[in-house]
Amino acid sequence: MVVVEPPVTVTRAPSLTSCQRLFAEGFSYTYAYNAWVNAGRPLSWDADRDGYPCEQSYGNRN
Ligand SMILES: [Ca+2]
Repeated sequence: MVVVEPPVTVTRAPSLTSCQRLFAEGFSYTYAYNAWVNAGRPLSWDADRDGYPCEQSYGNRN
């Protein structure tokens, strides 16, 4: 009888967005907002483009 080893599955940590990382590390919304401004207000932080970043991590701000 031949035993075939199952293929090794490499589990990787999911890549986090900047907002998810800031939220996970316990930073306040104010800190995240300032970080977004300092980063040049990248649209990737503000999916709905209403001027409030990180709402998917911190909740709606308006
Ligand atoms: Ca937004």
